[in-house]
Amino acid sequence: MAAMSGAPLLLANATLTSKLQDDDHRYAEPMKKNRDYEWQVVWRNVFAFVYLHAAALYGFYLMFTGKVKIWTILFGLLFAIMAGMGVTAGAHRLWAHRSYKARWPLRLFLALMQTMAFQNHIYEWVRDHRVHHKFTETDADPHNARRGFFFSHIGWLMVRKHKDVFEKGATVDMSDLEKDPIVMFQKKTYMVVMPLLCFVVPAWIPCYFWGENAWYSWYVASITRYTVALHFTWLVNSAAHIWGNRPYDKNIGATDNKAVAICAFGEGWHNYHHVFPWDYKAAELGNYSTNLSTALIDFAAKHGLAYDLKTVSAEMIRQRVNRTGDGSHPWTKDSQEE
Ligand code: ST9
Ligand code: ZN
Ligand code: ZN
Repeated sequence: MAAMSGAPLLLANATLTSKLQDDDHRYAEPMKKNRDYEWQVVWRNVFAFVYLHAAALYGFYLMFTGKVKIWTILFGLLFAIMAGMGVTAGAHRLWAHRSYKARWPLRLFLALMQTMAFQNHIYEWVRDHRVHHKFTETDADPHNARRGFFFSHIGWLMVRKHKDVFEKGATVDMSDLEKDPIVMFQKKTYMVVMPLLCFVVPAWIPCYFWGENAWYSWYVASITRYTVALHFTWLVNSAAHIWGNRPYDKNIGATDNKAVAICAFGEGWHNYHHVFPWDYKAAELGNYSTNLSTALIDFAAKHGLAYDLKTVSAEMIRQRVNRTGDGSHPWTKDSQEE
């Protein structure tokens, strides 16, 4: 009897086990995916960003209470613009995309300004950016915008990278940068020169030249200036992959976002840039007020320091707008009216 009553129990157990296995199987894929997205938090970076943001808020408080000299604030602004240009005209348009060529004095100047920005050395910045363009909005994209605003904005700098970033990223050719002695020298000396140029020098200049209080100088010219510039940069990866028009290709995540373009010196025309990444303007129009980086490259070209500026013909843009645009480009409306 016991044996007889055991059989259905065993059967029931077997059915339950197989059901669980089925369930396991059914959920295996999403569970695997979830494991892929597990955040292996890098606490050193989390603490650094918490300090930066708390200190930047304190820097704003100092500015708004009028304790800081106006020259220190203006200097912080100028320093941020220069450092930003090192990223946009240098790391981005010159080294990542080769959208123009630059003689060595300009390359040296851009490398110095890019070091002032502390957004990693040029080689690492370019490698992540080329991987972003090649594998946009996939697991191999270091700041994959499909993982949400927070991840693409700042979160990606606080966790270990997805394994696809290493595996697929290894297919990106970096040999051109390996041949550039300025880039390789910057890479070798970065951990010494970067803290000096990004933090020590901007804190020291206001104290030495117009007698600013060292405490105020550190918080305003170094920390607040750096933190705000980081956010303006990160908006290109987050906001300009979420909000805005897609005049050139409605099938991709990148958007044209004027506010981001102003904050990031012309890098917010991101739908255009993903479609035509070789254009030195990173935008259809070279309007300087929303594209300060183009002004710098044009100025350098006028003085023979930049050359071979690549751009895109109006005809090629028109064809692309008509074929894949979302209809927000003025030309689309023109052609509909015709
Ligand atoms: C920052 C960068 O903020 C911002 C970039 C923004 C880009 C925007 C673009 C838009 C245009 C420009 C707009 C500018 C506007 C300017 C306006 C200014 C007003 N491919 O990374 P590791 C391999 S930085 C191939 O340590 P973990 C490689 O072998 C902020 N391979 O991975 C590497 O070894 P090595 C300050 C790759 O351990 C190894 O993996 N900086 C790739 O997962 C390990 O790499 C920070 O906060 C790849 N893409 O760590 C530092 N990547 O390098 C943050 C890696 O020796 N970073 N490999 O060859 C970290 O601490 C770490 O990278 C981590 C990941 C924790 C995030
Ligand atoms: Zn780019
Ligand atoms: Zn992008």
